Amino acid sequence: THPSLKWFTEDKYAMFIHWGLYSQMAGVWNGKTYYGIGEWIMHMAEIPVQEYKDYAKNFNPDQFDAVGLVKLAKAAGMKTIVITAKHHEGFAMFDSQVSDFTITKATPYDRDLMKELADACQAEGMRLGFYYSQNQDWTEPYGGNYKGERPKGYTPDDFNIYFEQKVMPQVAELLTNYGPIALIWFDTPGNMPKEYSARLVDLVQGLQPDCLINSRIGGGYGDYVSLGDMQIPIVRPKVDAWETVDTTNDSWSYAWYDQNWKSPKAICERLVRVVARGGSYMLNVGPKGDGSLPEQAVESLTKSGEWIRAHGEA
Ligand code: JFZ
Repeated sequence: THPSLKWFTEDKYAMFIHWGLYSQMAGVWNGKTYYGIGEWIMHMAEIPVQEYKDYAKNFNPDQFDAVGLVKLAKAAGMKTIVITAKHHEGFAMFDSQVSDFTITKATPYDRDLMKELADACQAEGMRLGFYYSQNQDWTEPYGGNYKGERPKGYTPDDFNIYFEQKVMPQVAELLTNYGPIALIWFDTPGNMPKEYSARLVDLVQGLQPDCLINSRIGGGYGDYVSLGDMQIPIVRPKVDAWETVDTTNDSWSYAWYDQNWKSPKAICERLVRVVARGGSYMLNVGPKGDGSLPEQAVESLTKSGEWIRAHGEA
């Protein structure tokens, strides 16, 4: 077992953040609401690739407050923050040298917020992890589930081009430019051949041996198991280390219509149910496009954190 599983199993509670261009859309495209999960709007509304990319001009998160976010996670009793560095949309929320579809190059905003978050985490003693969609990339011609028309002569083996020119260098950037990274959270490997998962494991271990990898890297790899979304087991899973990922409401990313907020009591109950069976609980918040958090999410986290502190060490 990986030595970092010691902190992982001790800490038990983390913040997940889904944030990207889809947060600015908030569930709406061309005046129409697409109900479902906010970060899947490109897929649900069948937004053409070029239009989606151009939309980055509307992303201007001037209300993002890295220090405030880290302090909120702390007040909630959380020990780690895991944020979407690149979701299926393909947009890098960090300053990447290998793509132009990044927060620093494609938007009016030019700060690297992942760097600001990394610095704030260091200052506050919070661990930082990155979500990275390694297989699906909807705006990359050779990426998994590309939403445009594939280039002429395309074959499935061309996935290798995307993987070598974007995935490997971007994951390397994330593990090189942002200080110590507690974990990389991969997702939806689908039918990606196992060799790609193996290459990512080698890359991560070579750059940051202490960094954990979740099971959604695919190919049977990973240091701990991420259960299905929002799945709280009723019997203790027969694995060494596992987590449940859950949300404060229903969607992962911010969507205007999703007002089904979990109460502080519901959050505490779900946390206890997971922790009592030996797991770790990662609870998601979805900032708005401007970077601010919905006030109901702030309130549930603050109030549930008060309960946690009153009943034990946090
Ligand atoms: C994935 C993403 O597609 C989604 O947008 C979000 O980021 C979520 C955390 O992860 O969706 C999944 C992946 C795996 C399962 C369910 C939804 N699963 O194993 O049940």
